[in-house]
Amino acid sequence: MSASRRDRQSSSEELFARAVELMPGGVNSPVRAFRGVGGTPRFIASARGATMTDVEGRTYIDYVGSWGPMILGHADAEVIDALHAALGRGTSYGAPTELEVEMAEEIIDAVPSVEMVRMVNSGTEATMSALRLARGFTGRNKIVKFEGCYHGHGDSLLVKAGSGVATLGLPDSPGVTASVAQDTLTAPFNDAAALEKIFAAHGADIAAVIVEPVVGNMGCVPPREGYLQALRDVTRRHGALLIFDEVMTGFRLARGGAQELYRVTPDLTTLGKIIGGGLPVGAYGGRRDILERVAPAGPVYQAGTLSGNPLAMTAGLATLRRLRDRTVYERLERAGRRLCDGLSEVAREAGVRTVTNRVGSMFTTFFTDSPVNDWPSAAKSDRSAYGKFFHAMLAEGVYLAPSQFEAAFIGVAHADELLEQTIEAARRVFRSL
Ligand code: KE4
Repeated sequence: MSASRRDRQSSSEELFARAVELMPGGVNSPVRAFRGVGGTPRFIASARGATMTDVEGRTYIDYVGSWGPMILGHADAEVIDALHAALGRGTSYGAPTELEVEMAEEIIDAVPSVEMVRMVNSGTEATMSALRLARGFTGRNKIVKFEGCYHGHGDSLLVKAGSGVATLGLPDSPGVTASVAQDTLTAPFNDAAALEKIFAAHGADIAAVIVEPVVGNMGCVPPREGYLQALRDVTRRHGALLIFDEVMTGFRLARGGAQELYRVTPDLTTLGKIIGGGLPVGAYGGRRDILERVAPAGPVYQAGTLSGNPLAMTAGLATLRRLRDRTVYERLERAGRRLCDGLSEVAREAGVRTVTNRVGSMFTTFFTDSPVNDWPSAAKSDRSAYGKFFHAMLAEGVYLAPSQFEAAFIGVAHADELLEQTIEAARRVFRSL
């Protein structure tokens, strides 16, 4: 039913009732359906700065930020102006543009491991392509991923651990074949010894290890001291490539991402989210000798109709150029520390057991009473308690991640007063739980 045939704005409930008949689960990406917290997803009408407004006119302080891209805030004036100027020049050419040259220069200048880069249209495409490239470059078939890490929905990556850490993977979704899954080994995150065992058993067959250097997809879980260097060492010793999936952490934790922050340089890096400024984008890059194997320079095939799309490059460049100012990350660190210290304090005051993990401007409050440093410890969290917390905060006008196992994000538009409002809302909510 089009807007013209409606005499009033539909509510989220009404829109969701229509949506579930038209799209699987009523959404175009599962986490948006609120199944992790229950209830009806809020249909968003607009967003500006640190806030989003739903179709019923309720405004929320937004800590999802489109799952990471909106580090400058929604509808940033410079990004919107740049897009307006670009629109008049057309939306897609299917031919090379100067914008892609400038984007490649920006990424190569910022990200330590990247000497050459290929633009794609999503994080999933970036990781799928990076794995194919790693296999093509090494001539090996197996890859290693980690429990609790998510790298998009490529078949090789929708695989769960077999019975033991060194056993071959099992499909983690219908439609992923056993033959694909058997080439994916799954190891526990933050356990260097377990990975050594896998390499002892399969080392000569392993093309690459792919990792979220700071995990966002089991909730925020930082690497233990020295862990990333251990991954670097073991892959180098066995001739496997190390891939940092920085789709979420790239330009989020530092201009050079987690690899700058932790001073560990992978062979390949995948990017997404922030580099598109909110438009569809992904990228994979790394050592020149590896990237030169990608078609048409080399034999590893990968292509994309809208790769390097001028509008996505425009929004991405407008965003990345603002992130050259390193004081942005100092501000985000201060904001992250203030918010998360405040959330921990008001939970403690109310006697509610939580653990808040944070790196820079990405964080997760786990409803648990023991440290969270891998999937098993994250999985002990009380999902029902998180769901109650989520909805109570939503009622207070604070939009957190609708799942215990997701990261939340602070952007430069989250002014101090919004952080204080969030902490006071949490104080009221924790007292009510
Ligand atoms: P996309 O294909 O969704 O652009 O990127 C996949 C991806 C790859 N690597 C990492 C580390 C990621 O976090 C993601 C996607 N992140 C999720 C948030 N957990 C996107 C939200 C969603 O799936 O709707």
